[in-house]
Amino acid sequence: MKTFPDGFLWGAAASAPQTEGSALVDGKSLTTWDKWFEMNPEKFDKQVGPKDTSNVYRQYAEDVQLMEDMKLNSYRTSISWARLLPDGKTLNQKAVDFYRNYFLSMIEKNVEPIINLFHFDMPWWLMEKGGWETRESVEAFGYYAKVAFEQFGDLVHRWTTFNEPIVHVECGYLFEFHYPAVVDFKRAVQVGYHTLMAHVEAVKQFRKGQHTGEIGIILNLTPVYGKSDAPEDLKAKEAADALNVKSFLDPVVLGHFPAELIQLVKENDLLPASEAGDKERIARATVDFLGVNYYQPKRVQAVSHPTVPAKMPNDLYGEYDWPEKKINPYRGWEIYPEALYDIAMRLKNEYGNIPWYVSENGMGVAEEERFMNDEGIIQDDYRIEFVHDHLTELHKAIEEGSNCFGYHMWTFADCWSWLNGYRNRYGFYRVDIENDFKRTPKKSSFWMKSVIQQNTID
Ligand code: BGP
Repeated sequence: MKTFPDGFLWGAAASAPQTEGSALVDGKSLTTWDKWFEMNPEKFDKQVGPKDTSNVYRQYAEDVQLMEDMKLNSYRTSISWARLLPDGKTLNQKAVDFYRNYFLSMIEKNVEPIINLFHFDMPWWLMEKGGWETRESVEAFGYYAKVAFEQFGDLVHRWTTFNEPIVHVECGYLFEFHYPAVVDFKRAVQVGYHTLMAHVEAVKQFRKGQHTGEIGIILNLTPVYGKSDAPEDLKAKEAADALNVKSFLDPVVLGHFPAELIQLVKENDLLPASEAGDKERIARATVDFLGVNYYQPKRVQAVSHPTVPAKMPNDLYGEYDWPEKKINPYRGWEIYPEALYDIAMRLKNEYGNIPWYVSENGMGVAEEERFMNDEGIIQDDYRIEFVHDHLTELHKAIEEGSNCFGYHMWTFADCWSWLNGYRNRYGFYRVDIENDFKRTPKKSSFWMKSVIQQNTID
């Protein structure tokens, strides 16, 4: 039996755009997702867009009751910037009421709300000005963060600024999965830089307002493994690590960019525009804790014929297809729980053993209704095995001193997955999108409840 520390956070994570629905009501303005769906619905799986995602705007009380039933003690979601401040300046009282009621209902059921400010949902008014490419976005985000802290600071004690900031950089400006779906390495680096400065501005506002509680950020610390220890493979690994892991991790925890990243952007003519004083601003804005999302590792090898200077990350490192990998065929992601141990030990050994928690981990599976039994309960044993194996690795790292204070599953009730719509399901609860968003527990919810009650896995 493996027991977790007292007070360990057990919960689940989600985001505003993927769960709230009601995207076009009660004063919310449009985001890039609303607009992109309007322009190109064919890009979205089965043409299911962001307008009516899992209906949490109306059904939150039911969900919170189900969280209590499962004995979750914490839950992370995000605030929609475009709902709270539809034009970036004017406070939407209906949004304030909704979020206050939502967070209060969690608190009443002993579920701590952990609240994130940005989960890939850029307001359209700001996108029209260039989104994260314009420096104006930094100040705009700082103002939004300040308002959020003032409106909800009495209810929320753990804040995070961004979810996986590297993802909107690469998906929006390299790989075409997010709007504006352009392919431009230099613009991507600029977007990343302004995102970091927006985070810095939000941390500044939090400290300046003397809010109680703590502030952090959620990073997908995708661990990088090289094909071999040959110097060319190691160089590829170092570049992948600098771009994908250290790019945000070092400035937010250590207060400065890693030397290898600075060298890489200089060598490849990718230096972003910055302002005097940014270096000091970054140094002053280190976080209190980290959320770490982990799904799959990154395996890399040397590139045989790179373009110099690099036009794309794969001029710096090539993907390596490890023959022994175990794969989740629905999402196409490798399953490798050992990486969670490696992340945990790296945070302990190289990042001052900063307090952190697993803010997302999970398994997306298509057509789960195939596994439904006669009582209508999906027998998701694959998910139970997935969570069990990751918790085993996490427990080992905690025993060895890594400062991990919780584990959150992606996700609580099936939610909308961007361009993938509702294809892959991740929830402890099934959501029937054709039948009033009805929630039905899956087998994994009962298993998880007993883990939580005993604070222990076998
Ligand atoms: C994370 C995101 C989530 C969620 C999850 C699953 O990277 O933070 O928003 O979507 O991945 O991925 P997907 O929905 O693409 O299958």
